[in-house]
Amino acid sequence: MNKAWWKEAVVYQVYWRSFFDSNGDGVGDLDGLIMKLDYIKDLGVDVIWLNPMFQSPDKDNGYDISDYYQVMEKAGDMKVVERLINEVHQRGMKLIMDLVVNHTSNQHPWFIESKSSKDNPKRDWYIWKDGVDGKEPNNWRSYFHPTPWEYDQTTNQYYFHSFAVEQPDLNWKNPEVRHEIYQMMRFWLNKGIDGFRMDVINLLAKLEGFPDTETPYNLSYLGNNPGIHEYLQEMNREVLSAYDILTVGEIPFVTPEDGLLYVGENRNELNTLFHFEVADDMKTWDMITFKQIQKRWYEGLNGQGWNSQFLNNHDHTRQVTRYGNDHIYRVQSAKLLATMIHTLPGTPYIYQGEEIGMTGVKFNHIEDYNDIAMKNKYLEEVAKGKDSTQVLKDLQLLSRDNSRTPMQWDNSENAGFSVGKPWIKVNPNYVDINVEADLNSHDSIFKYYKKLIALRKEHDVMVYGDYEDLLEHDDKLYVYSRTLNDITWIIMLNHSDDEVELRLNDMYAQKENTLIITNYADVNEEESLVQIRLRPHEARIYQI
Ligand code: ISL
Repeated sequence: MNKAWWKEAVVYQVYWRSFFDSNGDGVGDLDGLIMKLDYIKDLGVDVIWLNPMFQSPDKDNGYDISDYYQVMEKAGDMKVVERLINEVHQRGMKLIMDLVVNHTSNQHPWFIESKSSKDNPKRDWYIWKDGVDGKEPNNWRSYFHPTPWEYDQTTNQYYFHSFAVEQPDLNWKNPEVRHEIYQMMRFWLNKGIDGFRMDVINLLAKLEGFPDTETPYNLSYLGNNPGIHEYLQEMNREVLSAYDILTVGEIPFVTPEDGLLYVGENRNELNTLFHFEVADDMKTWDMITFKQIQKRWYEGLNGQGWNSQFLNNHDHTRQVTRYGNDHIYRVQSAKLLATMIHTLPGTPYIYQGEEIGMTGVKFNHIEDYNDIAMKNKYLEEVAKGKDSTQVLKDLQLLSRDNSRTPMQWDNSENAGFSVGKPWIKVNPNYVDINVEADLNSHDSIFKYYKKLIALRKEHDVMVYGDYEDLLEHDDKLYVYSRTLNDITWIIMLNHSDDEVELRLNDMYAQKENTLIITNYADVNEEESLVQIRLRPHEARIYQI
């Protein structure tokens, strides 16, 4: 396995509109992020992933871009972006941006031209089709709508959108589109950014002919279609290969074997990927499923491709709520989940606020929610005659707004996020869960993350060690090893609310061992590995 800086890095994701508001308009901004860079540096991370801050009508919180070369006014301006890049580099960190090129905003000038007439030179920059018998061209569904086709009166045709109506898909079959995007990518790379997180990059190639699918309304046909690897190999040749950067593809609905086609060391496409098996398969925690997913991906990438490890981001609710225990064992659970993500094979990602154990949120009215995906789903379900209170309740756990509430800096008004009215409600538990409290506590979740990140710098086994699951069928304990040369780490995780006994086989139990880290203060360092009692949500790492 070749070494690389991005394999050894820890990435911190900043959803800037919820991070820190510097001008009191109630929305986080890039000046605010600059003011908090020392906080991020103190954690010890190497890379910041910045969610889209480009010009946008903001229907999907920046994922509907109307100008790739302008900065969204509420985020700042080009001068602030240039200052941000410089300030991040001065602190020895790197910055990757979000590349959103499967679709643009319907307010992008390209789309406005394209929809103006059938013979406009940019008509073929997007995907237009005639209806069939007065209806949509096929029976597919979009991520955010019952159909991915929107009728346009002007030219009596439908255009294709994998997401919201306001997000028309670009036509990647058109070389003019591809070369326009490559030019834009070079513009930002030449400004000094250190790579891209590539938004739903496996959707760029569409199923030829857009045929009806046997199972209407599933989404899997949207991705991994013939042609996608040619596009990414061309993107690599034309742009990526000229820079020493991190490229991480967001690749929903992909198997490990197909995932390897995107990130294989000899594929000349991307460095690494986010797959979504956990988020898609596990609505709540299921230890056995999680272990099977990890095993499948470890075997599927087979030492030739690099994984990324995350449990939450701006689209998926906060891990301690969805997969852990966000009440009596919140602190232990947050530390246990971090131990897992930072010791599994692949680059670990920290979503802002997870380092202080921020939790999901439940708002009582649909008006309190901002997420277009959730609001569209709510309207779709209520239109079917379902009880609106029950629909809201059903959508709350998975609403993306769970992870988009403002960063909780301290216990002052609005959690110290803004002196203005925040664009989305602050989680009321900010009075107890906030950065200031964690910085002032010696065994806080923040301090534990710092230790984990520091361990990665000291111990290559955490990055490059071979992985083996030692208790595949246990539904409470997750115990696995990482081995590099003559160093073996045993990671023990009791992912339950019960005290559980662990018996390791003789191969490990008899050996000398050193306790590397644990999330309970009072562990007896002399305890042998023959028979260990792990308390609720207790995590330990031993070196043997
Ligand atoms: O958020 C989801 C479900 O509610 C995911 O399925 C998500 O839509 C999917 O992973 C793609 O996400 C990316 O593209 C979207 C944008 O809304 C997301 O924020 C972005 O992460 C469209 O650009």
